[in-house]
Amino acid sequence: MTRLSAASLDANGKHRAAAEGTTIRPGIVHLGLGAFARAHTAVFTEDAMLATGSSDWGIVGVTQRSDTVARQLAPQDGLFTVAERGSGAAPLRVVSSIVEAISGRDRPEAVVDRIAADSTRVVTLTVTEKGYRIDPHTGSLNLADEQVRADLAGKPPLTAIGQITRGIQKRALTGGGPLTVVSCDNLPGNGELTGTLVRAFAAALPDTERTPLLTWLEDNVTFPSTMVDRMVPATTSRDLDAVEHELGLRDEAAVVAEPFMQWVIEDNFAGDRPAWEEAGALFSHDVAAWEAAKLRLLNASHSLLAYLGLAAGLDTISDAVGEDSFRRACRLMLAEDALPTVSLPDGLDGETYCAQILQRFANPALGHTTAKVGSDGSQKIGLRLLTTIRANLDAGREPRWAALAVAAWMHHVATTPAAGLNDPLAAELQAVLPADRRADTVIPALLTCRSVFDAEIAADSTFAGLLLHWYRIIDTQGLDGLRNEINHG
Ligand code: CS2
Repeated sequence: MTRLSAASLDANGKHRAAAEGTTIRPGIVHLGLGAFARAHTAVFTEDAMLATGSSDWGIVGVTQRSDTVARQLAPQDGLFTVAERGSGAAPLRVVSSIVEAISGRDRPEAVVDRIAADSTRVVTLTVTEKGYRIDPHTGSLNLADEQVRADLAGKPPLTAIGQITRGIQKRALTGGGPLTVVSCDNLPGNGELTGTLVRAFAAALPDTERTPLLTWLEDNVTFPSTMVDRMVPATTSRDLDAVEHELGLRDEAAVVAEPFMQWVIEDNFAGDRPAWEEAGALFSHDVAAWEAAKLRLLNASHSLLAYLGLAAGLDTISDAVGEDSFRRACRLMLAEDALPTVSLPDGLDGETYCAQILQRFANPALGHTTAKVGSDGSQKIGLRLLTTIRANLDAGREPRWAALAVAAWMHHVATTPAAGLNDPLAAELQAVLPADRRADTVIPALLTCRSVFDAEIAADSTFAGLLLHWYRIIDTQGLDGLRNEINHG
């Protein structure tokens, strides 16, 4: 089968790229070219260009740890397909906003050059929680991280923060214009955080580099926060075959996604930006509230369903939410633990939002796996669940359902064979686990893990009691016991 490319698409009678015939020039460097970026940021950016007739916002995409996507996109002239799945799905769409794909691992100097280039006015990033190299104890850059140290020592940078800071440093030296760095990861205050990490990197450089760089950063670079939302599972070979069937061309970089997508952006740009509002993005002064609501409502329930699903041997989120008792646990977590302790931004109705997310989870066509959503739990549960748990404990309430999610995560950690635990802290978590894995041995052991639980929450007896209660049921009574407890709880 012929491979997707500009020429083969041109010759293909069935489908056209929306921006066909336009020469798109680079304006954005995007770090982290995973499926999410292709199905979200690249689509918003193409839509903004289409809506305004501008062609200056092409994306130079950079893959981080693996070069797979750069290799997939290279022979395709950066083209890829977005296949929406589920009710309301739009027809197949070929996206052409990516004008170059670089393997950051193999061509780190090129990444620095592109960030420094005059044509670049915006850097966007989707590198996942662990890509920021945060020290869980300080909340700032992990200066003990080997890769961060290598980047600081002057090696061609491989971490996202190293790439951004070295790119900005070169930009400052070559007289480049202002730059806006837009984080698109599920982290509270992701813009402020990215700014803190970049400044921490700059501050750790030798004196002669540090001062001019920090001054330039202050005067020329902004870090707006954003809230991004679209469920994008990992593409499977079956998805690729289905796209090939429909498109009539082979696209190795195709992505599947739910029809829903949302982007809330803080209007704090140092210079020009794409007219993302023309593509449906919302510019807001209250991004922190949007992000907190998304993390503590949507992502928290996603994690709850993922770990309950994993415990029950269910492969997908739609299977997990299809289990009545799990859906009930989710509803109760939202209504009793999360909604009363989160402040919603203007324009967001909590009950409508919660009903909508449960409906989105139930999309049977998406194939979002519990394994994927359950991955990297050590990076996620603090932001999604422990925030809610602490707020309830502080208010003298028992966060029963959020604690169920954490207990189910603990069960996942304790019962997954060592090599199979997909988590950057797998070794640290496994090192504290006891040989004899029962509720009363596993829970105190995992609570000692300070990268996940701070001393205060770890010492809270109400929280520990809830964890013990749920862990015992999951571990010894299986699905029937869990159903029973949830339904009568
Ligand atoms: C998910 C998110 O994998 C996960 O942890 O909860 O990626 C989720 O699908 C997105 O945040 C939805 O916008």
